[in-house]
Amino acid sequence: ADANVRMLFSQATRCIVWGMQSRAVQGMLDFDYSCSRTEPSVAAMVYPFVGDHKQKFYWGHKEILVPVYKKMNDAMKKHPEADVLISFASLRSAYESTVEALQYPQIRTIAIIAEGIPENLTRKLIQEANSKDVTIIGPATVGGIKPGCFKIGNTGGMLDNILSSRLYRPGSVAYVSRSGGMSNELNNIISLNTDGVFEGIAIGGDRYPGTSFMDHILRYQDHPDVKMIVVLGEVGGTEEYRIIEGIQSGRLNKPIVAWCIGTCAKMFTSEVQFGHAGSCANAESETATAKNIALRKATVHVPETFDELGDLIQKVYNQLVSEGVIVPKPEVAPPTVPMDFNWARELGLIRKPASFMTSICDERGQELLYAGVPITDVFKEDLGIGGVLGLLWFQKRVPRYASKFIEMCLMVTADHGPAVSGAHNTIVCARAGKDLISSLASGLLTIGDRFGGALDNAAKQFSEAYDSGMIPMEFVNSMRKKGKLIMGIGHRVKSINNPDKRVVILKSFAQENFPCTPLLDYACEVEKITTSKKPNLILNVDGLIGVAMVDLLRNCGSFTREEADEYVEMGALNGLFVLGRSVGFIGHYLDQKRLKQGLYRHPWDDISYIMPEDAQS
Ligand code: Q5B
Repeated sequence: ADANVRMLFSQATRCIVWGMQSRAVQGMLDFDYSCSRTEPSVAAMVYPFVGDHKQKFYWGHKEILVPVYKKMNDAMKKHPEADVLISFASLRSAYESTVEALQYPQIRTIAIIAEGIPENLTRKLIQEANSKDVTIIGPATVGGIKPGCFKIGNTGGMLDNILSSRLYRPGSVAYVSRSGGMSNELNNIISLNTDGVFEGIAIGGDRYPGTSFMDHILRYQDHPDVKMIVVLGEVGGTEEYRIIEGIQSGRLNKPIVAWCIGTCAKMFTSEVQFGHAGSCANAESETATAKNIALRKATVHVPETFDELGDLIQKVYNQLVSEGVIVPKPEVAPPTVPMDFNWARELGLIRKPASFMTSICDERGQELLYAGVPITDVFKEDLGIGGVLGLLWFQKRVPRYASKFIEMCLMVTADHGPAVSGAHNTIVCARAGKDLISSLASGLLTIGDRFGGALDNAAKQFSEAYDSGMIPMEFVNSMRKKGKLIMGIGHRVKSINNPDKRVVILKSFAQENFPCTPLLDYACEVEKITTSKKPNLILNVDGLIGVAMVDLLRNCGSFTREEADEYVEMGALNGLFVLGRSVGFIGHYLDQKRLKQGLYRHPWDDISYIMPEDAQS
């Protein structure tokens, strides 16, 4: 290239990215790799909200670390070779960070992505940049791309787009556009109809872009490798007339193909403001139609419609090839950039066995699903905690009486005073200064066969006996013979003389609401036998819930017999006591804290110290 031509980017360009834009940086590094760059184009990132650290990125199939600095000054000092700043700063911080960047003479080009920067601030930035001969691309742009060399942020889209538009190597056509989104379309159109893009810049949609069409067109005019220029203008502003002046003065003589978007504005009866801040015609001459006519008159190649733009570009390109101005180069395949795992999976190109499976809850979509039921339906249908438990534990919408029974189980087991093992442990733990979760866990860990955790074994023992056709007496005798306690029978303080009201409430609900209660009836017969031996050998709360839940699972119509047995086998029923009693344990924890209770120490007079006799002699 001519030594006087201002080159913004080369294969050696290094930049600093302002903002934690990891996806954009990875896109830039993938582009670099596909261009066979020897070094990544991103030297460092600046992110004022986190301390200095390093971010991991892929470089081909390897991983590399890119430093992130809290202060721009550190990034500049440590990377003096970086002469481009890509600013992803928000519209609120873009001005300040650009002013700061302009203090560093090493920075020659600044791309500002933010939309909505106040125009007076942009104009100040432009003034400051011009005085320092710094090129500003933007604001309100995706940036630009120099195939084979450098890509600003998200320009050019994802890697599949880069490859399909052959942006990994330079062509002969340079373009300038206002719109960042349309620059992607241009990459595609130019690659389909010519030997590809040499460089493309989207100057941005604001009324005051940092650089104008002409700033870039003049660079393209002067660069020997640019053989033709494409301009995509739009309604609003008078930038396109500068091109006409350039042609008329003889400063521009390379073939230019141009189109101004927004010709449909004439279909509207009133003033039209398109998406960009600057895309509004303030005079007839600023309309897209007027500009297209003027450009055409000035020997610019202007199609009749946007749809014909590609054909016209191809026509001009073919002419240049036939004249020998462009000699198409042989294509060299770019190095393979490994595809991102998530992207490949989205495209259905790869599969991998999942590390774990789940079937109760899906939080990935717009709405949380409990066993497939949207959370709004859970509330609309008033499923209650019993219904939610049915969904999350058993994956079923259980009948209303079943969810009511489950809720009653949770309510009656919620607490049984401070003296029981679990509450005692919770209290001791809380008084030892531990937190809620530790105290709760300490209480829960006491739940087992003897205390609160006899539900599943009661369900198993009673149903095995019932299913095998044993009469209650045979069952009691067989258990005694085996020297085994019957789970769900017996209580420390409750007896036939001091009945457990909880059991009475649950029993009558089950008998009144369940379709049938064969196992509960069987357990009541067993209770008659055991209480005849000792009054405290009642069907206790664990036993009642255990057998009633078997009746429920087997007969409510929501479960197959296999499913019902499987849940008992899995140990699902103890979960009811665990869940219910957690309410009480948390209450005991809070109570101890509220009462400001100090460390618990068990009194000596309540401990019988029995030393081994051997040790004393
Ligand atoms: N005998 C519950 O025992 C308890 C027998 C039995 C045959 C039995 C005991 C037991 C099975 C497990 C069970 C849940 C340890 C209980 C709960 C929640 C709670 C707690 C609360 C709450 C009580 C005296 C005599 C002995 C034994 C015989 C006892 N149980 N025979 N089958 N099941 N039950 N756990 O009073 O001839 O004199 O040697 O293990 O269902 O935890 O409120 O406290 O909400 O928090 O200490 O309700 O029954 O009686 O062990 O001294 O036995 O009766 O063989 O006979 P006790 P023991 P013998 S509900």
